[in-house]
Amino acid sequence: MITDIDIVIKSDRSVIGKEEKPTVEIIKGLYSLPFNDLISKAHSIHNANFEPNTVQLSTLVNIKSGACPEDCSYCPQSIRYKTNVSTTTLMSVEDILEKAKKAKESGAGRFCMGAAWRSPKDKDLKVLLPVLKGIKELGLETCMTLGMLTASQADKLKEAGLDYYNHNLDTSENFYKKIITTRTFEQRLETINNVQKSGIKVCCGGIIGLGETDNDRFELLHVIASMEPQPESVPINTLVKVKGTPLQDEQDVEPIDLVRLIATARVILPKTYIRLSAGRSSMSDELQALCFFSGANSIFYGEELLTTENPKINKDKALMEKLGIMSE
Ligand code: SAM
Ligand code: DTB
Ligand code: SF4
Repeated sequence: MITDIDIVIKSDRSVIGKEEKPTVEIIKGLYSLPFNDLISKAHSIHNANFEPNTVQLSTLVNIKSGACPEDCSYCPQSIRYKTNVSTTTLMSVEDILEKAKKAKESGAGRFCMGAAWRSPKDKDLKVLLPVLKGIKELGLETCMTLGMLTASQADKLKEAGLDYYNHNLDTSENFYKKIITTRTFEQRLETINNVQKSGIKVCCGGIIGLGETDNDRFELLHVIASMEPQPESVPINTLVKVKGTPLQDEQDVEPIDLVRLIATARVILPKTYIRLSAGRSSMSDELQALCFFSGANSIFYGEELLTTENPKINKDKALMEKLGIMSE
């Protein structure tokens, strides 16, 4: 086991991502290293590939909330669960651009738009395509997460100026079936493939705390790290337990496990932005500091995620100040 890990650690960092895809066994071996060994390796790989002490800031806006036909057990926006989420139609172009302007003023570098859809209709895309130009004119990168995309929809979004598409695999292929029944892991991969082929950058990660095993987490990382090319952005969400969803009473994630997972992701995805994503509102400054040390270099920045809270902007600014971390 140790030999395998040494091979991964000692080889040129960029080679790991390009040629040798880490097996589930190697991922497990890395994750199981003594904590200090793992995070110090992750930290040095991080600093060899990124500007140290910088974090990428993405602001998220829910442009169409609730009444989603899918049954993702973690999600408060599914029509199947009785939650307090409000249902809205697609936000107007003006309102989206107003939100983007505010995000820019607050210091965000990327504007991410999420919609509670299984997949967008072509008439929805017609409304959204012109928005991308307006956001880019503000000097922001663009990201969307709208559900499953066909190849032609991905091409249209690319042409209109979309920089990133977020589409998470969420968990291992096996456990996926227990969390979502209305679509398959394979369909998620198809959308990611369509996005990649269009030239849009991929943002693809997962959620922990769904009741999955460590092995499910390793398998998820294995699939992500085996993509060619590796995703440019990988969000690691910690489940936000929302009353009314089937996962409302799941066990809390062990904070050290989160740090280990981020450090492992950093080692096997040396050039990818790793986003410390949902769940930060319940994390201490110290836990977040450990995650940044271990290779997390992106966050959602702004008071709200899609339907749940995120740390206040002032709180995040104070945290970055305390840690001497600058925004990109
Ligand atoms: N409807 C689209 C889809 O599912 O692809 C886009 C929006 S969806 C809300 C985006 C991602 O948010 C999900 O894939 C999941 O990873 C994350 N998410 C949703 N609910 C969450 C929760 N309660 N806690 C943590 N992450 C969550
Ligand atoms: C991602 O990986 N996490 C974000 C974004 N991509 C769309 C969503 C988090 C949602 C958390 C629960 C909510 O606010 O509804
Ligand atoms: Fe719908 Fe996306 Fe929520 Fe699943 S995660 S219920 S697809 S909004």
